[in-house]
Amino acid sequence: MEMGFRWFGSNDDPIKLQQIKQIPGMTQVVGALFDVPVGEVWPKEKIASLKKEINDAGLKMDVIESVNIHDDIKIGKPSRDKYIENYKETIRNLSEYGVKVICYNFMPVFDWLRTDLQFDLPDGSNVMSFELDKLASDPQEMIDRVESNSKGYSLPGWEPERLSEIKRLFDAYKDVDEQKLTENLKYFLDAIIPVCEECDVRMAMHPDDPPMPLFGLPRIYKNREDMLKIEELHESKYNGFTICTGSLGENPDNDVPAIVREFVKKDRAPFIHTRNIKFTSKTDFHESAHLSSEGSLDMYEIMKAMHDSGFDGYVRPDHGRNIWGESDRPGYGLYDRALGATYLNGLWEAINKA
Ligand SMILES: [Mn+2]
Repeated sequence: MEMGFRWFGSNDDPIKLQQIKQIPGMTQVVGALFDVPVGEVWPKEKIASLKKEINDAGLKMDVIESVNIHDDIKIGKPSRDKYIENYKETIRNLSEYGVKVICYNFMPVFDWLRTDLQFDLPDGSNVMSFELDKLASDPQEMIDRVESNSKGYSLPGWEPERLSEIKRLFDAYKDVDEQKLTENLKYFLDAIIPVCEECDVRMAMHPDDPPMPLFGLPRIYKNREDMLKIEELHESKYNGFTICTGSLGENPDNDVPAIVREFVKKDRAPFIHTRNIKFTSKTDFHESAHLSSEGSLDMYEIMKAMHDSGFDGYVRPDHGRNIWGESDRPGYGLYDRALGATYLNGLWEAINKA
């Protein structure tokens, strides 16, 4: 297992690489190029300079999160072929710089959704939360609320240039149901997985977050059954998953340790996001510290499932609380994710030695 930390780059992340390096057991930075428009080829020079910056800090860059998928690919427009060619080129470019895993998602319009980005917990920390009743009926209202709630930070997957045209975007997706979206995913995978095989880069699809259809948009990676379907779309270990324990765990019907066990054993989960959430009702939750007792997921069982199935991939603490007076990008403060990484490493050591 290698522990990584998501980082938004020196221009847009108040957290310094040196601070990340000081977290015990931290070896990887999970980065991305945030200034390349979705659909364009990631230029080698930019990849090289990001890698150099990370390596110079004594850290590695084996995992990219995310190379986002252009909407035309998800919608299935004729122009998708051009964007798929660009995606292949990006895979080749990343592989030249030693990248082993690309995290991506196939969610239409919204990458992830919360109804509050600064939900106050009784201990004075704040987290992101989701309450079904608070979901705006109009997606535009949702976007405005998220943007005004983000403390001025750009949020991953909420590219302003896409979302400024929300009505047009919704219109473009109006004929895309679950089946159509699945077909479009297959078309994409059939085209890129041979390149991944050639370059030894594994694709790792991130679950829908939260794992349910919202605003009538289709969602195709919500649970184990969906994972089995996606697996069948293109048989290859390079067609893999990011198992995000929080996202899958947001549906209490999902048995997260069992999912981890099954897909790690099959070598289909090269990347795991390990975070906890706390249910406040059957549908509502807030994010929490990583510790099992702080949330609704049993992190020991999850780490044990990874261990018992021979997990040797990449893991990162996922969203944390904003604590100790920091005012970072929602979910992506330094301190609670550092505590999370340390806790996960502690569980891992104990399980290993037991
Ligand atoms: Mn995640």
